[in-house]
Amino acid sequence: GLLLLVLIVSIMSCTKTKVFTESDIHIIPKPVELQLQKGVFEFTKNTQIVATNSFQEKIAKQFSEKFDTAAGFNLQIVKETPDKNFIQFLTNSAFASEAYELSVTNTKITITANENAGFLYGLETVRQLLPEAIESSTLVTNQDWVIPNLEVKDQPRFQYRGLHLDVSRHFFKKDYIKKTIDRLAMHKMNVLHLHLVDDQGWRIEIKKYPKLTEVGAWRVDQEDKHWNARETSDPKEKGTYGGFYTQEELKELVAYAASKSIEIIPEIEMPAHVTSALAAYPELGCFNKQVAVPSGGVWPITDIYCAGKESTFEFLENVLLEVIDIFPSKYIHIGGDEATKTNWKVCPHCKKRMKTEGLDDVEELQSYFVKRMEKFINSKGKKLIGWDEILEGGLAPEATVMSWRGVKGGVEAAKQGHDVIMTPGTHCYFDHYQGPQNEEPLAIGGFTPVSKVYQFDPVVEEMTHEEAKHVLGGQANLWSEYITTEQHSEYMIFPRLAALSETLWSPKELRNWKDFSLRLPSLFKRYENLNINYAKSAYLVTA
Ligand code: TNX
Repeated sequence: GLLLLVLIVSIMSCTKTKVFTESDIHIIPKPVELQLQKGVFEFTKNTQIVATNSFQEKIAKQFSEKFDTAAGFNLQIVKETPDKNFIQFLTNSAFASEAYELSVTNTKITITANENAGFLYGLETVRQLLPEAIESSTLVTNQDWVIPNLEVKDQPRFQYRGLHLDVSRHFFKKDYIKKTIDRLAMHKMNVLHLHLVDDQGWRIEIKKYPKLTEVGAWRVDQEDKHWNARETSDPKEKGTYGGFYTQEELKELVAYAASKSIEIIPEIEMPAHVTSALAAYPELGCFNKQVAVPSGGVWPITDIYCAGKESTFEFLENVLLEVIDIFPSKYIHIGGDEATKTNWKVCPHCKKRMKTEGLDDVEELQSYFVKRMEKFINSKGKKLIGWDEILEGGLAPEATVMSWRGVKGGVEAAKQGHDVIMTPGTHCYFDHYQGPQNEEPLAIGGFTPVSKVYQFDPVVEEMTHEEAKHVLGGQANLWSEYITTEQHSEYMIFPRLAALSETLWSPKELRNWKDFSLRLPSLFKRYENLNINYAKSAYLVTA
């Protein structure tokens, strides 16, 4: 009898009693394949992570820091593989880029991948297998740090999984961008599109043209219900709102993003949405008119870059040279949306240009403008992305189209053999309301609850198989006319980003709203522990 008791007690003390079932697994985005097995892996102060290169070391360190904070012990990062209780990364060149396999047994965790991204995503999956308390910013006691034994095979459906942030209408500081990068990685997203230029603010230091940020980055603060800058960033003087990133800061962000397998795509708007640039250098417009950086949403805006003067192109090429020097991304986004071209119709420089180039109308003149910029961008080894307006008057030969006015532009571009990124306003506009208007903070309009985002599919029925191959993926856009604070920005992004991530990562066959909504509460706990101001009731609202 005594012997039996000793046996039972000793078994209990060395084996965790927790038995996992499918309903305990809440990973978002849902992995392609997951096979639960018997038994668990337990993280203790003796758990080690074997890292064999600097990327692995970095992600291992960040992972270990979570334990340090929440569990009160860190995981030692080592070069030699120990006997048991460790995480290891194995390289397999047969794997697709971003794909990974995760194997968890009682004694070890193995993440197999071909590239950095796969190792990171494997570790992000482990993170989501851990109790939500792992995200805590304070010590959690009485918590077992165990995850179930399992086998995961996973890879994304789309190679482009993006979030766009408008940092022009309202400025967001470098540290918030870093936080956003962390959160993108947590959702296995891989692109941050920074909208660095718009009418209401020029946000990137350009050394050759200092007035772009001396003048163009600042505007008179306005007592307006939403343009009023509640969180003024570095005001030069009282009543002045604005800010910009130095080139050093942007390089720091690029490196930070790379350490999380995220590419930052810079957007330098042209030929419209550029009042901030014209305020600094009026000669870039058709009539050299002195304008001010608008402090609100005046629309339409007829002051745009002159497409006739050679000096406009010289300016833009010089700007892009500095942009290319900061951002290693193979893409440069040149905007191209919503150009009101009334000035071009009457400007002598533009009329002359149209005559000498044999252009019939201002649409063709915009097409000339974009094609010319594309030639320059291509000559530097980069590719051009533009909003779907760049289709008008004829698409530049190599351009990638970002379809925002629905999916039409994307379908058309794919038909013409061009790459496409789908960002339709119907599903991907995170500046829209996500719940009943009387319960939500003031927004620009629309209604895009998380359930609607979850219905997004970048490939649409009217596309042939060949055309669908041109769809690189999708992206959410967060325009910030109505968003003045980080908290509000978070509120608009989460949990809609979770829905978007699953539409872009997981196989379409696995898409299931009920299943997804049952996984959300666990993610919400993580958001809470991470101090993310997510929209709490959002998932109760269905489209
Ligand atoms: C249209 S989407 C714009 C933005 C606005 C947005 C508001 C796009 C390419 N242009 O300038 O912020 O609508 O939803």
